[in-house]
Amino acid sequence: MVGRLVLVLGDQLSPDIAALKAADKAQDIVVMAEVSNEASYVPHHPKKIAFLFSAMRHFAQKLRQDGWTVDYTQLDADTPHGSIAAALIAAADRHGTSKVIATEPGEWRLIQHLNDAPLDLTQMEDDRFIATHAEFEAWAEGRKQLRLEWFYREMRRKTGLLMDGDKPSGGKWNFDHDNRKPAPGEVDFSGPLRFEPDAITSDVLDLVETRFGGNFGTLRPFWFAVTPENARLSLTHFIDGGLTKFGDYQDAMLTDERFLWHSILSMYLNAGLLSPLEICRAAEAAWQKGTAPLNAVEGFIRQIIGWREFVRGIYFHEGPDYTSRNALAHDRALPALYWGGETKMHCLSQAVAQTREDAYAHHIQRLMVTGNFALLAGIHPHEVHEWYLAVYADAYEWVEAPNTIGMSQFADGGVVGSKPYVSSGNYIDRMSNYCKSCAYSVKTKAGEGACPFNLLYWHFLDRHRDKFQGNPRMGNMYRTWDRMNADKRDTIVAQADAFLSQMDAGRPV
Ligand code: FAD
Ligand code: DLZ
Ligand code: SF4
Repeated sequence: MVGRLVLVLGDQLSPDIAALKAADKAQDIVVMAEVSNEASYVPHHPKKIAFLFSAMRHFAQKLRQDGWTVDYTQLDADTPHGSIAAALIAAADRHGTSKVIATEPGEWRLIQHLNDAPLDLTQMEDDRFIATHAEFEAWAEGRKQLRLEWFYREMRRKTGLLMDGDKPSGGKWNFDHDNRKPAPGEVDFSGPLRFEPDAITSDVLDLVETRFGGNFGTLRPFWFAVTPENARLSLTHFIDGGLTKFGDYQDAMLTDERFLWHSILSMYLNAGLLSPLEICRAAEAAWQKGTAPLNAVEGFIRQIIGWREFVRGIYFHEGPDYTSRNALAHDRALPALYWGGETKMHCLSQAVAQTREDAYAHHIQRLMVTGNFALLAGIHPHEVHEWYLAVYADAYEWVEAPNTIGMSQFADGGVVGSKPYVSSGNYIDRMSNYCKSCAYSVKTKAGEGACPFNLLYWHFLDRHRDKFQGNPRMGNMYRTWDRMNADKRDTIVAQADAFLSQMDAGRPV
């Protein structure tokens, strides 16, 4: 007797995912499908597509070895499917059952798509996260502002990570004060482990090259792990080599050093090859053994059980319209430089070049270089959102949208952050060596050669005075602007306008 269909999506590659836990190996049929809709709802980076397809094929192989019946459709099959619903409907026909169990997808778009499918489909909560939907809602209930720090403490208490009874280890919840040092001269960590493509990955690479070779992004060399075993080796490699200095240099940036002391684990974690708790326990064990300091371990764990859980909570709390928010009414088109077009701004060209090659940029490059520039320049947040969703190997809406629409573009009007993350070129100069190799001068605030971040920073504050002047954390900025000589202010605004016009006209800036 055939039981139910069990849907497993490309970012649900965990053997203990809710739908598999609820399924019966003896009767139920696992459905997995590479489909054109998912592969093209934004122009994903070819490395991201190859990573997911190869990880999906490896996962299906492992399920079969473990005794599951798996109905897997490749995108290069004779009759590929256009959408997940189409794949399920075809499987329902083939197997004579329309009962489906699925784990809730990480995007409203797909949740709706499954709800609309003419199937008897149940979506179960994805329990790979520390906080359930109900826990986040209970925590958010009645709060005027949702702030990470309080939520994070709840997650520490819930997991027991870095806790001495009910007190935080080391006497403090947060060691950020010791972190975020400027870039040192040399990086003594070798970056992520690189894996040679096996036969399955090689087939996928050929498929992706043919179908998606025109998308922004370099497919080869392809080095990502595509199995949990190799993702785990990558975790150990980071814990042994990168974690020690993770806290100190978490915000640093260096020319031609794309990975620094970052873990490069988000793509594995978000696809289900690793779990948040196993990563955090490995980091905690390094501190307990004395091989990594508390400031690094606490900072790292906060990113995972704090920020990662917090942004997910916000995404589901705020609802399906979140990605259309545009609180600052920004409407400029995303300039070509985000897709590799020529630019003289060295910081942007570095961030975009490594994004193109490796589908990766670290948090401060995303927030304070590409994100900061888009916000200062007034780019439409939806275009910015679609760009991040497309170009990073770790990007799914539940995590990408609150980071982009909220944290980076302030398009949610202050749900994620209490003030916009904007800075002049000073911040980039302090945290990197980019400015030394730039055609612009970071020390020049106005006039010939002035760094565009310097011009646009004041332009942003000036044009949004009505929204931010009363913000207690931004009063100083307005006082500095107001003290500036009126001619200088006029020059800055006029020069910023000229810069934006040149960019809008498609000329390199
Ligand atoms: P590390 O620096 O080593 O950090 C460790 C882990 O902490 C990461 O693997 C990640 O799982 C988690 N983490 C750190 N910061 C965040 C955060 N702000 N939100 C959620 N998790 C976090 N992260 C994604 O996973 N997917 C995205 O699509 C994504 N889009 C972003 C867009 C913007 C505009 C910004 C500013 C940030 C975005 N982030 C996103 C968060 C962060 O940049 C990445 O998680 C991080 O750069 C991944 O690299 P890593 O694994 O080397 O992280
Ligand atoms: C990102 C992605 C891509 C590129 N392709 C597929 C696919 O062909 N089949 C699939 O099941 N999942 C894919 N995914 C992941 C989904 O887009 C992801 O599950 C949703 O965006 C929800 O997070
Ligand atoms: Fe970026 Fe300005 Fe520095 Fe150039 S001078 S690298 S544009 S911050």
